[in-house]
Amino acid sequence: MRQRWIVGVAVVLALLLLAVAGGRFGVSTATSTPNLEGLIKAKGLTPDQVRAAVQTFVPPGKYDEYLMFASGGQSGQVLVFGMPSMRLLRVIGVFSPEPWQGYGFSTETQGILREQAQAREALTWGDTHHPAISETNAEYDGQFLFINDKANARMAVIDLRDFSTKQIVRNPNAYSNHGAVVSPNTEYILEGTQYAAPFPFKYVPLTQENYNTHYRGLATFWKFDRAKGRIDPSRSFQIELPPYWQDLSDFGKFESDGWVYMNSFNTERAIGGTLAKQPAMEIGASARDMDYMHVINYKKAAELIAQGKGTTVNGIKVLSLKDAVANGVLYFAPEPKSPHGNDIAPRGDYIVVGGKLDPNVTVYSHKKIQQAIKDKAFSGTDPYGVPILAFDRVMEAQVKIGLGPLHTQFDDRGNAYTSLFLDSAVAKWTLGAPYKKGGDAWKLVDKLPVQYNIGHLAAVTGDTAKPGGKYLVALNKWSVDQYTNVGPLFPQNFQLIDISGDKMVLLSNTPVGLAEPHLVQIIPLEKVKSWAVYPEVGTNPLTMKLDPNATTIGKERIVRKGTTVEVWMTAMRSHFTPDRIQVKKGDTVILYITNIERAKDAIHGFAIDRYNVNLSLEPGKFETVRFVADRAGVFPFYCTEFCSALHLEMAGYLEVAP
Ligand code: CUK
Ligand code: CUA
Repeated sequence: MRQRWIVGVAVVLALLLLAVAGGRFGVSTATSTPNLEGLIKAKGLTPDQVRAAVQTFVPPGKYDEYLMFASGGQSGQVLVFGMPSMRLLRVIGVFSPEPWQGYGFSTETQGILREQAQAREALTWGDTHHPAISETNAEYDGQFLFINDKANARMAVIDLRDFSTKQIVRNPNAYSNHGAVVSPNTEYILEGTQYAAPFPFKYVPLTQENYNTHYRGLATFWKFDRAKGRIDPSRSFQIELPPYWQDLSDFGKFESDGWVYMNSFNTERAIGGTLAKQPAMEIGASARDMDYMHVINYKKAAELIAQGKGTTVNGIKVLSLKDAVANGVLYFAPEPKSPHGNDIAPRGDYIVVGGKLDPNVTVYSHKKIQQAIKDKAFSGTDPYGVPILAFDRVMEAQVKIGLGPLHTQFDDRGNAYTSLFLDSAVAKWTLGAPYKKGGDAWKLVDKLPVQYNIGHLAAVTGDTAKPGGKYLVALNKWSVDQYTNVGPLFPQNFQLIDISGDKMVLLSNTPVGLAEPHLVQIIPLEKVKSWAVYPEVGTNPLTMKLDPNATTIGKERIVRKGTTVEVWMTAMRSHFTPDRIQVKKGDTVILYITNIERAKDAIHGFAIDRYNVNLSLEPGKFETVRFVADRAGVFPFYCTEFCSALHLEMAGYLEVAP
C-alpha cells in the first residue's frame, strides 16, 4: 500500500516537474506554481485520497472510459455521466418536457409525450427507476436504452444514435410498474406491476374479498422491434398474476434462457385501512416470513399466446392465471421476508435475492428449480393454485452479509456485490462453483461503508454475461453530512468505488441534485456509436429519415391555405430564413425548420416570445412546431443557443395582425 503511494506521488511529481521544465505553465514562476506536496499537506489529504484523485481525474480534452446511464427518478429524465470522472454529460428528456432539448415543444416530441395520441393529455412527469441498455447475447450492445415510469406504468425507448426519446407506451392494464429489464437479445422488455389493481381496470371497492378476487398483478412482455426501433404493442403480451406486489425481475440467460425470475412482496394481500383500525399497510404487508419469487416460463407463455390461448384485454393479449398454472408457465419459490433485488449471475445459473428484513442473500439454482419442477417437489399451492416449490429443493446457498440486502451485481472474478440499506454498506461476497470452489465459495470477503442508505449499486456491465469489474457505483439515498447545506431537500449521493483489488476502495462522491436516481447501467464508451451530427440535412428525429418537409437554401417559403400558414424555414449561422412571418389572429401556424449546418456543435435554438415555442435544432435536424396564433401583436423570435458572434442578431419577427 505504502509503496504504491510513494510510486504514485513520485510519478505525479515527476510529471509536474517535467511540465514546469518545459515551460508549459507559461507566465507562472516557480514561487506561484502550487507545489504538489504543499497542496497535499494544506488540504490534509491521505495517500488514498491523492491516489483516488489521480485515478478519477480526466484531463481537459480527454474522454472518460465509460458512460453511465442513470434514471432521473422523479424528474422523469435520464442522466448520462462519464466515468470515472462522474461528470454529467447529458440529460435526456423522457417523461417530462425538457426545454433545452425542445423536448415536448415540437410536434414530434409532443406526440411522444402524448404516447402516440393514446393519452388524453400528456402527463408531465414520470418516476423513472430502471434504465436497461439493449443487449445482444446478454451483453450491452449500446443501441437503445429503455426506462420505466413507475408512477404511470409506462415504458420509453431512447435511441442511442442521437440520445433522444422515440416512444412511450402506456400499460393498458396496469397503473404502476417496476423492474424494467430486457431479454438477452432484446426481444422483450419486461415490467412487473408494482401495486395490484382491479383487473380489468374499473371501480371495485377495496374490501379484502374484492381484493383477493378482482385485483391482480401482471407481468408485461413488451415486444421490441429492433429494425423499427419501437415497441410493438400488438405483438406484446401479459401474464395475469395473483394480487401480490410484483417487484424486480431478471431475464434468464444461457442455461436459464426462456425463463424469468421476479420477486414479490405483500403476498399477505394487505390492503391497509388504519383509520378503520386495520393494520397499517407496511405492517400487514410484512407479516409473513416468506414471500414468493415468481418463476416464469415466458417462452412457453409466448407460444401459448401464439396458439391463441390469450384473451385481448384493452388491446393487449393476456394469458390468464388459470392457463399459466395449467400449462407450467408459473411457479413460486419461497423467498425471505420482503425481498427486493432479483439478480441473475453472469452464466445464468444462480438467482440472487435480497431480503430487506433478512441478514442473508438467498441464492437459488436454476438447475435445482428445473429439477424440482420435474419432480413436482412442491410444498403446496398458493390460494390461486400456483405450485410452490419446496424451499430446500431450490435454494443453493444463503450468505450472511449484513442488514438490509437489496440489489446485487457481479464482477469478472466470481464476486458478487450487494447493497446493504440498513448497514449503509456494500458487501462483497463470493459465488459458488463454477465461479469459486471449495472454501472460497459463498463467503463474505469485504464490506465498505457508504454514505448513506444505499439503494441500488451498479458495476461496469455488472448485470450482463461479461461483467467488467473495475468500478462500482453506490447510489445512496441519503447524503446527510456529505455536502454543504442547500436547503432541506438534500442531494442524492453517488459514490464511485474501485473494485479491481481485493479490497473495495472509495474513490469519489458525486451529488445528484435533481431527483432520486434508482439504477444506473455502465457501458464501455466505445460500445455506444452515437452521431455527432444528423447524417442527412433534414433528418426527422422521430423517423430518423429525411423528412419530406425538410428545406434547403433557396427553397424557403411561406404558403397560406385558408387559415393555415405553413412556413418552410432554414437555420444557419446567423440567420433564420425567412426572418419575418405575417399571419392573422386565429391562424394555425406550422413551422418546418431545418438546421442546415454540418459542423459539430453548430446548434441553434428557436423560440417565439410569449407563444411557448422552444426548439433545439442540432446540425442536420428537422423539426415541426404547430400553434394557433391566438394573440395579436408583434412577437420577436430568436435563436436560444449562443452559436456565433452574431448570435444575438439571429432573430426575426412574427407579426400577428388583429
Ligand atoms: S428499486 Cu429503487 S432502490 Cu425501483 Cu430498483 Cu431498489
Ligand atoms: Cu443560432 Cu444563436
